[in-house]
Amino acid sequence: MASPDGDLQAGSLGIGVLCHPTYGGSGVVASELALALADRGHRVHLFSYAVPPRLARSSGAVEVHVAQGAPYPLFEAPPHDLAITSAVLNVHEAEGLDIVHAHYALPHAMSAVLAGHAAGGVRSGPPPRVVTTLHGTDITLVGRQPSYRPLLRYALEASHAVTAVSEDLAMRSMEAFYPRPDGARPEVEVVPNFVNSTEFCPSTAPPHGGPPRAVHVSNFRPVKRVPWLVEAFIEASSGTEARLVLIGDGPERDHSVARARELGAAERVSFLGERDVLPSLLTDADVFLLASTEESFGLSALEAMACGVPVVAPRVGGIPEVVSDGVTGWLSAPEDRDAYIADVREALNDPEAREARGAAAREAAVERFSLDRVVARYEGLYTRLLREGERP
Ligand code: GMT
Repeated sequence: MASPDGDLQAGSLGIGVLCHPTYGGSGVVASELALALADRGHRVHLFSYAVPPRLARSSGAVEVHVAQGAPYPLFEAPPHDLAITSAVLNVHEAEGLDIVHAHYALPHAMSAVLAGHAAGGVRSGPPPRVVTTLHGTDITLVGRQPSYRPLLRYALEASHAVTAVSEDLAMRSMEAFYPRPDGARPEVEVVPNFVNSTEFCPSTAPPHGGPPRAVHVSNFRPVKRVPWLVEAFIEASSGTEARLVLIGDGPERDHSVARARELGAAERVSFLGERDVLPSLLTDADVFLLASTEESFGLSALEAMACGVPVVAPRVGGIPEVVSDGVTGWLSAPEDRDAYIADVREALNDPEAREARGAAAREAAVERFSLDRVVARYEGLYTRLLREGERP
């Protein structure tokens, strides 16, 4: 923690991390960051309305606070965002927090900003500095809603630092919210997502020897275009024994299952639902498929790459910052269905290309997106903010 005279003692900050507990990438990144920061000796508290799955299966020294808000007949739903603010304040009062790091702008940036404003009422000394990390749809979909937009803008401006997980998302956030009428143009710093490349690593077992296997992981929301992906896979692999395994759950799962059945490929396309053993499921795969219409980063693609699995995806959002066409995977124009199908076909039928791109994918994941490198970036940011906070 920052000492009373303002000196920063390395490795000893009090850090609160706020995130959604769903299977989505923002909760994964927040959980992995919290665990890594605790490993480095910081006091880390994670606040959410349920325990995020990545944290639930870890023994890391993160203190988890589930804040759902008490039900009351007047509330249609308990205001969990306010309950999270209160939980942050309780921890700040008891032991002091230096940093409150909100993942996914709404509601967490507001919960964090509010806690920062209220901190003086529970503990003397400097209030925690607020960092907001933008993950994608918090800007590209939710952020477009007029019902949230003014508050989202305020939350970004009231944060001491705003980061985005890719250059593309940083640029879109700046375009969407700045410059303001008064010309103000706050910075959005890029801190990419990361992967634990020890946990996500290529299999040491001999190749499975069966027909090629493709894998997809997502929350089956419309933005992921899973029925489109299923159709494209079936067309690309028609007349072969190739398999597609889909992991995760969400609104378009039933429709995707129905498409596989209607196209007569149900025996080659399986839906596993939500699973916590991603590394072993990914290492079993020969190629990872994404078909999203928007994707700020594509954390699941990075996790596959770390397992030595090349990626087929549309060239959207931050995907080209993660996957290099012809090097670590295959990229095509988002609406070019024929090109996507050709890429899937090549990936399934050309084991040499798959192997070369899979090896390059592993290398890129380790070199560019390693946990140590990215967590150090966040630590650097925290330290910088605390030093700036010391200035009169
Ligand atoms: O998918 C979402 O709508 C939300 C979010 C999440 O919580 O998973 O996903 C976004 O954040 C991930 C982690 O930074 C990124 O890897 C995903 O690309 C991004 N999703 C979209 O941009 C659609």
